[in-house]
Amino acid sequence: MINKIEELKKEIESLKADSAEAAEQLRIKYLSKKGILSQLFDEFKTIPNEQKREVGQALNSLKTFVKEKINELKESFDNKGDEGPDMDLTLPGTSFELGGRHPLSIVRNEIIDIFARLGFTVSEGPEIEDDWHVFTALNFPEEHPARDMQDTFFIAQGPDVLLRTHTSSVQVREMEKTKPPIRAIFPGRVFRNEAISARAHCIFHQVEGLYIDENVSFADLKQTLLYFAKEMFGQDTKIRLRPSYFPFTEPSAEMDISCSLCGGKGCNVCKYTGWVEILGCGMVDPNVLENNNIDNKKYTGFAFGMGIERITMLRYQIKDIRLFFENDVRFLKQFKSVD
Ligand code: 2NM
Repeated sequence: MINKIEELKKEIESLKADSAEAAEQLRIKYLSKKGILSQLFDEFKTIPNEQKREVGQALNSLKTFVKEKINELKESFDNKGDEGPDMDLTLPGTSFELGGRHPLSIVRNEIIDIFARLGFTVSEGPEIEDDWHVFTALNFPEEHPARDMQDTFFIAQGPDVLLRTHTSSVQVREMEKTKPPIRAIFPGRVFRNEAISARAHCIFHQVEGLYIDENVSFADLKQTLLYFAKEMFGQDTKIRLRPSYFPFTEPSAEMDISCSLCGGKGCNVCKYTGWVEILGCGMVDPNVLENNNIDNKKYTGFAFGMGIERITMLRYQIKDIRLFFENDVRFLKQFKSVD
């Protein structure tokens, strides 16, 4: 029996299989209940007792040897999977959600696009400013209420360090560094010391505009803003200008558009007047030009300013300004522009 075991060992040593299936057939041949090893163990019961120790050991080591050999053959086929991962590459991928732009950014970009078509460039400047750029250069008198702590955030560094209350300060910087003609808009974040409510916030965003050249007239202002209103709120939009007052413009006006929601019939957005205010504007006060070393005999200009929050609330019928700053994804998800 020892001889038989020796021969089997040689036979097994040279076993080959060309597939996993063939390796499985070999396992059945040698290791199954009715396999060759099983038969040998049956035979083992019949041999004389004095041989049992030697033959038993040989038989057990043969069994281990066969198991190892067959496992080795099987594993060689498992690794044949190396040509590609064990998955179906034709399945559709797992999609992930793309973020969208903030509604204020969407509308700001639209405003920039509209004025770009009229030849306006874009300028930005610092949020932390000094008194000259925010007030004095813009013809705000010394005692103007906007200069009060009640309205403006001053920074602890000193009385001449403050957060800009409008982006007009950037227009002053533009006038300092470029000679007319100037035709630019100024988007940015501004700060006012105001109580927060559904309609007002202490931080909000503006786009202001400035056009200075020879012979710039109020008619130019009106036509520019009409174009803007139609592009922003639809071609049926009408505008109306009401006299107003700003320190930096003379004459000054506030502009209403026909209510984009009810088309002028009257609803709660326009408070049943058919009109909603969207911006302030006017002809740049000659004092402002003079403060910025622009010849006010040769040049005239118009300027305007609007709150991006207000325009966005009208465009998307958003009822509470605070929603813009809470960053609740359920709100933000509704605006999906990714340009
Ligand atoms: C507004 C309304 C009216 C304005 C004026 C100027 C400058 F620099 F030319 F004097 N910048 N912005 C202006 C005029 C802003 O916002 C409601």
